[in-house]
Amino acid sequence: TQGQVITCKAAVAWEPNKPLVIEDVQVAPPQAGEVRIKILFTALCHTDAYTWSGKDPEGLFPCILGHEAAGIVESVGEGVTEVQPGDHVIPCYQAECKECKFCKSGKTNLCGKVRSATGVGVMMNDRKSRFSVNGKPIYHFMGTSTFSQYTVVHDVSVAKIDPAAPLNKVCLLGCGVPTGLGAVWNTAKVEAGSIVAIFGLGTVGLAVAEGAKAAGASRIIGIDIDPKKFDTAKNFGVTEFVNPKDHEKPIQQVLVDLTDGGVDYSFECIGNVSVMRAALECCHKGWGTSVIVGVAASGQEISTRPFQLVTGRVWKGTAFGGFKSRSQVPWLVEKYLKKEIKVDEYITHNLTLAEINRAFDLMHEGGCLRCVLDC
Ligand code: NAD
Ligand code: AHE
Ligand code: ZN
Repeated sequence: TQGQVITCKAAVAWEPNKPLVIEDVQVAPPQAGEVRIKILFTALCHTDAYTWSGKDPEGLFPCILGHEAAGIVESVGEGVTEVQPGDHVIPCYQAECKECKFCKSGKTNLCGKVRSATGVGVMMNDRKSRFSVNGKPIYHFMGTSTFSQYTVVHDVSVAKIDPAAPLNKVCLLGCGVPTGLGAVWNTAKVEAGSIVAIFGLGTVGLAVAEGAKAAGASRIIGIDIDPKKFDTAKNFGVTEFVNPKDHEKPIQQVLVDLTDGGVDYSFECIGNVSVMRAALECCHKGWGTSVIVGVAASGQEISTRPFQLVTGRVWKGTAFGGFKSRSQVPWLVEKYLKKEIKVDEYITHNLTLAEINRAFDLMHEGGCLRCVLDC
């Protein structure tokens, strides 16, 4: 197949919110600096649903969504040296070129090399898509497009991993789990003894809990409106639950009252701007730090009284938990293999790529963490 167009199945989002359609898609060979990957397993993340909804200003249609996956390199384009056919890999929506201003700064995991292309659904080389259906181009998504049996990504967006790792599990290390762990370890740098509040107990929020437990947090308060999340959350380290629906008072006040003045760290893992405000305002005066992890829709803005910051609270955000993707995803895979981090526990459902619309329904029904699709 090297150098040839591959025809395979992919789930195409033709229009916002319209059911995805499994199509025969033509996938062009990788050009210079590109890698074509056979995707074996992909999970769904809330961000896929967000872009599908039409509320993502970077969402272009028709496109192939998906960004949490694992597979095997099928072929590589000219000049690609770090991976070769047969390598087991995780596509990384947050690239790492190791050469740009961002990568060299030592201050961020964001990378500037291919971001201008991945934000508009094309590849850097020729600003075109490698996907088409009957000659009609289909946009890429987040530089990954994993809801397809084959995809083409930039070489700076591929992490080569230990072939001993089960791809049907470690696909989760492409987004949600690292995001939550890294929000705690890299972005907030939670210290032992801290009181932590987590808004939203999906995979990202539960990974925050896991990271906070590992960091030695003394109390981990989980806040969610889906009571089905509470029992599961205990297994990830959540020590107390609050359902905002059980309280008349604003949720920030409930938390301040529960914690003698506020929490040391809070994490918003939903994508709701009023919850982001509550997450900041439940932080302790003088030092409390709130980290925004959730992705909010186009047009949404955050607000608070500046006095909240004047009096020492800190508002931060994180992308992929601050992890440098190509360098650190293989390390996370090793941690999983050594049983130092959970992954299997986040997988509540397994379906096939053909059943992808059912998988999106599950995400909205409650009780679902990650659904892994066998491609
Ligand atoms: P999810 O849908 O599995 O989980 C969200 C949880 O929030 C659910 O349990 C839901 O019941 C709960 N919730 C919804 N509204 C609520 C409210 N008003 N109060 C309390 N709880 C509420 O989503 P996920 O895949 O875990 O992703 C969480 C968020 O993180 C999404 O916005 C996603 O786009 C974003 N995300 C960001 C990054 C990043 O790098 N910054 C990475 C991955 C995901
Ligand atoms: N296109 C969206 C932005 C979405 C966003 O913030 N994405 C996160 C990852 S979410 C993964 O589930 C991210 O990494 N952002 C940094 C970046 O470079 O995109 C919008 O709202 O415009
Ligand atoms: Zn994601």
